Amino acid sequence: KYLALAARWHIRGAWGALSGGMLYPRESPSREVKDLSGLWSFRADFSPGRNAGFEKSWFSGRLSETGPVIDMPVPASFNDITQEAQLRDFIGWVWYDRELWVPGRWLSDEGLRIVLRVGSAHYYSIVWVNGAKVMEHEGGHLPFEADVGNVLRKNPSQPCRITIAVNNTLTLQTLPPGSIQHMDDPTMYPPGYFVQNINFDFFNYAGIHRPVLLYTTPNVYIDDIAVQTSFADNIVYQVSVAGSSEPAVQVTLTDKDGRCAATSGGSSGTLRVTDVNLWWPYLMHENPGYLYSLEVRPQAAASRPTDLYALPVGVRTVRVTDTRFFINNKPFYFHGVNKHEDYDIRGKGLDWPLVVKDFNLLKWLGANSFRTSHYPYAEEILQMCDRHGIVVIDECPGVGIKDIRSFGNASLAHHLVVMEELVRRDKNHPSVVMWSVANEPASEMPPAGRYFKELISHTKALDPHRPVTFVSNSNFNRDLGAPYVDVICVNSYFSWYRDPGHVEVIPIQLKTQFENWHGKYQRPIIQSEYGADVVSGLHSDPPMMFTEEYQEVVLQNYHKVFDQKRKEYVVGELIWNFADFMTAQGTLRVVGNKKGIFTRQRQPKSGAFILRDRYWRLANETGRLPPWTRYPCH
Ligand code: BDP
Repeated sequence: KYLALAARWHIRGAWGALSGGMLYPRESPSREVKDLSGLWSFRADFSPGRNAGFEKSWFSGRLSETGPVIDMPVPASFNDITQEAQLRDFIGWVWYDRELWVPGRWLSDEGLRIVLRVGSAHYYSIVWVNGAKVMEHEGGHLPFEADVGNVLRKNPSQPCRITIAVNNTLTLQTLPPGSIQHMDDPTMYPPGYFVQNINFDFFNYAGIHRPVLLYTTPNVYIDDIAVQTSFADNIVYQVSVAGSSEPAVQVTLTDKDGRCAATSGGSSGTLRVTDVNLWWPYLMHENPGYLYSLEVRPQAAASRPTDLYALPVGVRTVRVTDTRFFINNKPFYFHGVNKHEDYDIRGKGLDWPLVVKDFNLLKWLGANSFRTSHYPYAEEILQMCDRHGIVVIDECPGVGIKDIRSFGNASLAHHLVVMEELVRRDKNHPSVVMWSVANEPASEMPPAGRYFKELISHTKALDPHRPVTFVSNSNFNRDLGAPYVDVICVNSYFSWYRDPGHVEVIPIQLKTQFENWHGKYQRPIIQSEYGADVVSGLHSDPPMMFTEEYQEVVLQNYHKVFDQKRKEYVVGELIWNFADFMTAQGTLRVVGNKKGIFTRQRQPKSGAFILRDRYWRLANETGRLPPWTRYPCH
């Protein structure tokens, strides 16, 4: 019964997913933003079918009138906020609501759109305003929004109530997939007992993970902007304006100092900049992360207010050959990390102190890049990457696709929608240099060939200007997706999951791995994961698994081979993982995955120092650093 419900949610999830742009809400003279972060009322639906909230219409009045509610911070995962294991491990619908006053002038001005936007909620969401359903969305990690002006204006003298129901159930057709298993043996399990099975290695945190905002735009408004940059025609832009049939558009590009660098008119055009400042990665140039501001103004009728949206734009190119990855026509070597959005108490909720701390650690480490393993990260994080020059491989939540039933048409259709939502959201970030459509799918299964062929060609059609990859751990000879990627990304855990304890096998196995993959596909290769678990503070010499010394020697053995092969076709190395992170409970995990080079609280293990020495050495060899950044004087 529960599975049937889950299947129906999926079908409903598809509607509305693709209409309109998804510009990040920014304030301007024509746009105001009201952030609804803070405390919301919260109630998990513990009823046996998890359906009481719908049967009793919890959205039609205050949640507190339906039964007991607790305070819940937004943004945050709900799992680790209380002392209840039942809530930590809850599967099903949870309900949030809060009341607020909308500024009177927003309501009285019929020339304004009022948009409600959820930065992300995991996994399936339904949103009501004053009891009226305004939107549904399938999938975590990506934003969704609706114009709620009409609903709000029906009742201008009352506070407005926003209700959000979120369901974290994963099925074979969700992304990531999972399955609900009912335990029917009454001698072993209580009645109605079920568990959520998953095939990915991070805790399935849930709730409202990113800010909920109300923002305004004029009725004639900029719905979307797309830029493509190059050396000759520096910025080719396209603007879509909604609310007007023939909008005139004025575009001004200003530089970092606020000076006008170029202007243009029309909803599409080209901006050429004299002595253009390129966007460079961190440690590749003395002035990384240079951003212009593209100010777009549609000209509405004289009586109406004019919209203004200012998009940060970096001018850079990306190109791949069969042995190299180029940024601005210079070979780029990824020396970086894989991350997770994960921290004590807030789980996957956006947390500014953590975000800034992590960027400080990345810079300390000399990392120039990361992969958003295994789902899209907050837009605020990508904006930091743009500004600091941290290069990003932008991954969708295609992780744990291991069951053959997750390669069917329904799964593929949803995966395509997710890639569209991701490209729509992130296409203008100069930091994003490649899309990753999946992590370690069972790509040797027969349907994987057609699945990845379609998925990758669809992604290239959405964005012809960026390379596309997926991350493999299959046998190179049997990988049915690899023929379609631009860059081979491969994960391996020599001396860990295979040959545990035998670090001496790493060099030979790693060399074979690279030679096999490059020999067969003639593509550049990124070692997209490698590493070893360390319980911080455990020591042994000679090294043993789980000690700091063991992680050090695993890293050193990998690095020897990277140094040989980066002269040929290896274009990057991303450690697994930047920091320890929470996982489901299991015999292989001691309160989470401990492969971090930092603890979950961001303190370095000894592996961090090995990597820091290496990354600064690589940067000194390959980059152009100003004297003050030269390690160890930094
Ligand atoms: C890789 C997965 C990653 C895991 C890692 C591990 O891509 O999500 O956390 O293994 O086991 O295969 O540590």
